[in-house]
Amino acid sequence: MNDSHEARSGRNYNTEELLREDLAHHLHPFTDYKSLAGEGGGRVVTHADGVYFWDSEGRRYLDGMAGLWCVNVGYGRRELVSAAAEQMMELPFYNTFFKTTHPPAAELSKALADLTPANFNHVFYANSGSEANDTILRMVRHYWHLEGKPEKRVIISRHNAYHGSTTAALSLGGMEAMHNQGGIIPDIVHVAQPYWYGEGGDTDPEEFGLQAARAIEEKILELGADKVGAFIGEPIQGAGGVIIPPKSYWPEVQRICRKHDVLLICDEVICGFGRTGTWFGLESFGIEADFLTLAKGLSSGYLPISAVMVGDRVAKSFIDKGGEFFHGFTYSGHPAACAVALKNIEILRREGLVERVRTETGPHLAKALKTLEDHPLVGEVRSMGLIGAIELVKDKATRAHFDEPGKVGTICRDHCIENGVVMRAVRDIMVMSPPLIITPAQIDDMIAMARKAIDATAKDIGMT
Ligand code: PXG
Repeated sequence: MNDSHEARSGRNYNTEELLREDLAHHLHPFTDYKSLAGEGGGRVVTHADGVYFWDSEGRRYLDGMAGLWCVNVGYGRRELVSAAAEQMMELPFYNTFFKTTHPPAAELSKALADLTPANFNHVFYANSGSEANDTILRMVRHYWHLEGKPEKRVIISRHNAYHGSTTAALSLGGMEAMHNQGGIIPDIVHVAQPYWYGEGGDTDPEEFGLQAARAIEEKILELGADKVGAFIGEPIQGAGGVIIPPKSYWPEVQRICRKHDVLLICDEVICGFGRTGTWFGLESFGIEADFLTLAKGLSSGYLPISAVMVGDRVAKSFIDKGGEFFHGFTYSGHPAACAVALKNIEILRREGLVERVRTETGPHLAKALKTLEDHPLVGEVRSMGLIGAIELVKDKATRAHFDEPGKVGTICRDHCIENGVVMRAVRDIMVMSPPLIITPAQIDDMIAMARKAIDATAKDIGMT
């Protein structure tokens, strides 16, 4: 298969023309338009297979980011393409609004209820993680209204959380740069994140985890528990820099939420579908949640689809006394996307990919990352399953970050790309989340290319 893909990279794309058209008309997400234009545009990605993709110049890259944390079963899966094509021939679209369903939506709903923890038996579909989180925000407030406590409106989140880009989702998120472009909606507050390496100083990591959790309780007490409806968190913050909380954190969060009757929302958009070595991130941390946000790995990115898993407590209230829930998207439960998601779950199961992450590739990545620890530029490496991070720091001993956050990370990211591996720089943290099909040998390659890039970065900044 690789050969034919290599050959296809010889197809006659006119890179210059494509980049010119793109620069002239395409406003990309999270992009500084002037600086992209200054560089004459980026790369044109033309095709992909397994853990690799190719650009229009025929260069091959190991995709250390699984697209954008999503292509869990890897590229080139004909089964997923067939599932979509067959479904589109049979029924390309029908809505799920007016007392109607279709086979893929019904079957996927059952599959998700079976796959998720026992208290999740109902699902609401959307098209992106952002829309799913918007949906949850409305559900939380609707629920408390139904329960006769409409004042429990506030949702607590964390600084440096990422929950999406729509207005509600970016407000739930804790990215200041996003908040500063237009503000956030009311009744959402943010507390400390459990980022020991960056913010824990001399405090013992487990003690720091407890403190970070208690920041939630302090906020609840400050506002009054009768005002707080829910807490939202990613089991591991992905876009925030792969922040893996100390073990003490989540159990304490759980205790606090229970004590104050605050619903717990687990945003599983990145951690879901095997990333951490369990089907869902909350299983890796022993969390019991009221909502799960699912997207990305649900379809391995082959088609856009997201899902809100609604816990029994909330679902019962909605069903028994909610009346009509005035909410939904044209493409809620899109038949082709549901068909792809179903097939994707079948592949993850059949190939034992989640277990492989837990027992083989996850531990292998952890070991490979460890070999970078001796590098003068590397302050810490951390991973869980196939999500990992390398902290680039000015001073290993004091854990001091660079004065201009993001500069060194960007240099390293560019060197990674030159070396044929894609990793993302979050400030000066190199993060990775490769497809779950990656082999131990490919993990070694990925880390070897990362080391070269880190070496080149150290040289560029005069560190070695
Ligand atoms: N929750 C989490 C935890 C996410 O990581 C979303 C919600 C929103 O999903 P949608 O499908 O609306 O994008 C995400 C998305 C990055 C990056 O640069 C991360 C995401 C999206 C785009 C870029 O790390 N995560």
